[in-house]
Amino acid sequence: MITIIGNTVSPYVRKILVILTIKGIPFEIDPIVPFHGNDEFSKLSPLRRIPIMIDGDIVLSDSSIIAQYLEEIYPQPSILPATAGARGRARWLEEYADTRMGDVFVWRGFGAVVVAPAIFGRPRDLDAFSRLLETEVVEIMVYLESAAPAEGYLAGPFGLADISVAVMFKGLAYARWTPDAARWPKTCAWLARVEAHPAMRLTGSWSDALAKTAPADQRAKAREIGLRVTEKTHFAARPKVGPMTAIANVAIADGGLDDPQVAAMLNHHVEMNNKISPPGSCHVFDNNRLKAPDMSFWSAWDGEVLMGVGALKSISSDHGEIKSMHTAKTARRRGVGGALLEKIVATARARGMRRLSLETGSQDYFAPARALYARHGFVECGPFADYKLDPNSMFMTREI
Ligand SMILES: N[C@@H](CCC(=O)N[C@@H](CS)C(=O)NCC(=O)O)C(=O)O
Repeated sequence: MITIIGNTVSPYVRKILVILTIKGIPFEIDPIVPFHGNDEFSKLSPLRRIPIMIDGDIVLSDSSIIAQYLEEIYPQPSILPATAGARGRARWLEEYADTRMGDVFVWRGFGAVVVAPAIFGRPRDLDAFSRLLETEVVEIMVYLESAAPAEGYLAGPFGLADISVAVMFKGLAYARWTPDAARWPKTCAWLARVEAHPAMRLTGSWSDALAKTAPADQRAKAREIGLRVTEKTHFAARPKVGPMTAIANVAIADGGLDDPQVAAMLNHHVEMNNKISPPGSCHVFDNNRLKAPDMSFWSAWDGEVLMGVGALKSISSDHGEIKSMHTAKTARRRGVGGALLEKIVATARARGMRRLSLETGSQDYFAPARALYARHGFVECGPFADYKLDPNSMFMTREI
């Protein structure tokens, strides 16, 4: 039997599930979210992307290639039109959907608004999302409106082109955007016709069911909605980015102070600070102090490997202090500090704070940290809260 690895929420996976359903091909599924794939998953899919299809000793890991394979081994009913010209158009529209719509609808839309916060603990940038909807999404809709027929389908009978383009819309619907029928009447009417196809309706219900389910509960949910789930899974608990992941380079987890890797990193952080700053000038917090009620703490991960840590201290209801920022030596210059900082700024803002400040050393060792804060809009200031003027200290602040 054919095995599909990949979650039904992915438009690329759904494309394949629609084709399997139309052709009546039995399959079993391991409904993992790609970021939660284990090492075996990386071996099967070097790009750590879904879907993967396994048929005996054939392993394919790209939806277009899988679609072609299925069409070749199960030619009827066909998903491609009869003439070479119409087949060319169908393949072009599939390519357009997979690349341009994938980039805008999936990664920068659904990925930034739903996946980055839910899987990677990253802040949700709704301003960037609004800009995307007003610019690049419109550009795509204008093209689709020119390609959509007044009646019927994109390239002859219902098939590959319709499936590939239509599946791209659900991600944006999960991010609460649907196309305006008054502005793009032909595309909306075509989309409604396509979504009414029984195979689209069925797979759409699978997508909706798993979209509301946490990564670790996907298998149970898939079983509950009647999918045949594989015995073996490629699931790993900690999310990890792949070589082509376009949304985040690390996963930010709330807390982590009890993790041995975190404890070791904080010990090293305290040791280095004590070594470089003289006793009266060292304000570093240890693991215990970070557990106090005025503190929030985050750890940044790439799978099982700790990349960095950072913390927020509440000075007052509208003023916060950044503490304990540390990036692993092996993870420097990969955007880890920036990701932690973004998380801290977003959290402080959500709590109603209006200003963030920090104390760091004035020595060379702290130059990369000072540069990071400057890139994120922090400017030098005088001592704040209980700090005193000190040549070994540098104070920075910004409104948020
Ligand atoms: N060209 C590929 C794209 C597949 C793809 O990007 N899948 C997404 C899920 S919607 C994925 O696995 N992303 C994980 C990553 O790139 O790290 C195909 O058609 O299968």
